[in-house]
Parts: sequence; C-alpha cells; structure tokens
Amino acid sequence: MRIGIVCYPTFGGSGVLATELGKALAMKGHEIHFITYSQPVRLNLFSANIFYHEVPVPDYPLFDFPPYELALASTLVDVIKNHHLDLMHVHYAIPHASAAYMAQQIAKKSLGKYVPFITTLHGTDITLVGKDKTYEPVVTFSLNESDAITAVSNNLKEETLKFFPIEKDIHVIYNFVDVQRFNKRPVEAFKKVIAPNGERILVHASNFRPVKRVEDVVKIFAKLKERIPAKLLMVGDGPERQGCENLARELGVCDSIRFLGKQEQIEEVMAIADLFLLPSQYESFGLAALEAMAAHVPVLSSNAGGLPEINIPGKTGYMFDIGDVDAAVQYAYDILKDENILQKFRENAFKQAQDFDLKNIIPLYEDLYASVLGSAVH
Ligand code: GMT
Repeated sequence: MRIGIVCYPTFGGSGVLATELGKALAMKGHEIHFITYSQPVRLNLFSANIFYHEVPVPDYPLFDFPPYELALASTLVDVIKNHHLDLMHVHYAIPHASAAYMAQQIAKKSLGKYVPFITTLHGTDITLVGKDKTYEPVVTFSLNESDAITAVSNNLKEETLKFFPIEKDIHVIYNFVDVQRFNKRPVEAFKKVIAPNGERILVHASNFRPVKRVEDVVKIFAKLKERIPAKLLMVGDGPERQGCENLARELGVCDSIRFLGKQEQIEEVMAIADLFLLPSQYESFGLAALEAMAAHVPVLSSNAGGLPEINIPGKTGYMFDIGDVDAAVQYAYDILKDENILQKFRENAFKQAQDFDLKNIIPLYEDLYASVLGSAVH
C-alpha cells in the first residue's frame, strides 16, 4: 500500500509512534510517505520504501500566524497526486485530521480520486487541547469525517466518547515497541560513570510538560535517597525543566541527578536503569513506560488514564494515586531493596513488553487499512 503518514516530528509520543509505525510498515514492503514540517526525529533509517515530504510554510508579512493547516493540506494533495497515495494516516487530531479532510475533498474534486484517511488519537489532542472550545467543533467534525478512528488505549476511547459526539466506532490499537531494539545489555562504562558506587539508577523521560508532574519525580527521588543510595537520570526537555532543577537544588539532591536533555538513543539510557518513574497527571497509554519495560526496567507510575492497561501492580512495577509521593517512595523501596525482587520485576516487565511488540501490533493497523480501503466506495 502507499500510505501517507502525518505527525508531529518532535520527541512527543505521538510523533515517535507514528515514525516507528512508518518504519515498520516500510520494512514490510509498504511505500511510506512522511508529510511533516521537519524531519521526524526517529526517522533515522534509509529505506527505499520511505519518502519524506517537508511541508513548506512560507513567511508572509501579513500573517501573524502562518496557516500551517492549509500548507499541510496542499502538500497532502500534491503527494496524493504525484505519489498516488492509497490512504492517509494522521496522528494527533489537531490540526492533522481537518487538514486530511480538506486534502481528501480537494483530491476528490480535482483528481476524481477518493483517498480515505484514518485518525489516530494519542492523548492531549483529546483530553487537553481538543476539549477546548477553541477547537472542539473542528475536532468533532473531522473525527466524524475520518474513514476510521483509532485510540491508543481503552481509556482514551472512553475519554473521547465522554467529551465528543462521535458517530463511529473507535478502534483501540495499543502503542507498540520494538522489543529487539530495547533488549540491550548495559554499557558498563556508562553505568560506572553514572553510579560509580553501584547506586540504583532511576530514570524519567518525557517532554517536561505540566501533565508529566516532573517535580514529583524529584520529590520521590529525594525521599528514596534517604533510604537507599541512588542516582536519577532525567531525559528530555520542556517547560518544567528549570523548575525541576531548582527543586533538586532546594532538596539538596542536585549532585545525584543528571539532566541529559533530548536523547535519540534512549535505549542506551534505559539499559542501565533499575526503575522508571512516570508520575503523570494523565497518560493515554505511556509509551515511555512501555519502552522501559522492553529494556527490562520495572515501572513506578501513577494510576492515571491508560497506565493501568500496561502497568500491573506487584508484577511489572507499582502504581500510586496522582501526587502520592510517600506511597511512591515506599513502592520504589520495595522494588529496589533486594536484587532478587528487582530481578523478578525486571523479568515480568520484559514479558509484558513482549505482548506489545511491534510484530503483534503492526498487523492490526494493516488489517484496518485493508478494511478501510475495502469499504472506501465514494
Ligand atoms: O505527552 C507526551 O508524551 C506526548 C504525547 C503526544 O501526543 O505526542 O503523547 C501521547 O501519545 C503517546 C503515544 O500514543 C502516549 O503513549 C502518551 O501517553 C500520550 N501522552 C499523554 O496522554 C499525556
């Protein structure tokens, strides 16, 4: 199939997932066209089946706000015309679903070709941004006009149906991970630099937005450190990072924390980790937690959103109520206090990740594409 993939090219979970999906589909012989405003960060593979089309957004003095959505729709029409796309798969509803709808209508009228589009909901496009009345009518309309809608967890499906009058079925297709990529041996030299005295290594990775509650990571770490020797690696960057560093200084744990910034080789970091922390206010799924599990790392997360769909308390890690730092510290201690216990958690986490391996999830998207193409008679 010739598939156009639209996503945010940044480090956000939706962009990562969309890029990994495109790469996996290309490996299976599909022709994949990424259409974004810059090269997706995870698009680090040369394949004869992968094409990248940059959306040009010209600057014009009249535009205080350059209309990206129109530029995207026009680029989509161009790719449909010149590369004969069979379908479009857009990740994150805003503004991708409405741009795809516009491109679809233009292609139908000007080329006489109906190109179906699938919208995958990832989280904040529904739970935060989409609900806002600034966007809600457009989101509702473009979701209902999608030829199929998918959500990355049952929780996100429920949230969507709670807030939007959706007229069609929402297919739940979970996030996936390339287990092979994360199933790595730790680089001992790297481990030694981070934890020279064999301290436990905790990791958090996110885009440091308020929804991630990164200050809770620092608070949990500071309290845990009173009980066991530990180090913390903070991966990623975003608006809450500075506050986090300030808090670490206030709590006197700054010297035990490294802020690594954005990392392309996240699997190298996960490989030396003993525990992954994700205290989010909301997480539709928690792709970073799944990546940790694939690296044999147990997960200590909040119980928000779709996290209970992947993190099994007492097996793959533990969950705590949002903001309950003391409970989190106790759970972290329970996992890390004993090497044999930690080993059991590691094995369970890895087993759980295997269920979400890309080998199991990619065919679900392929089946959906086939059914959409089969029923796309307009
Ligand atoms: O918050 C992020 O990590 C970015 C965000 C996005 O849309 O780019 O991630 C969302 O999509 C991921 C992939 O489907 C999910 O695993 C994350 O849980 C979800 N984030 C939130 O719901 C906050």
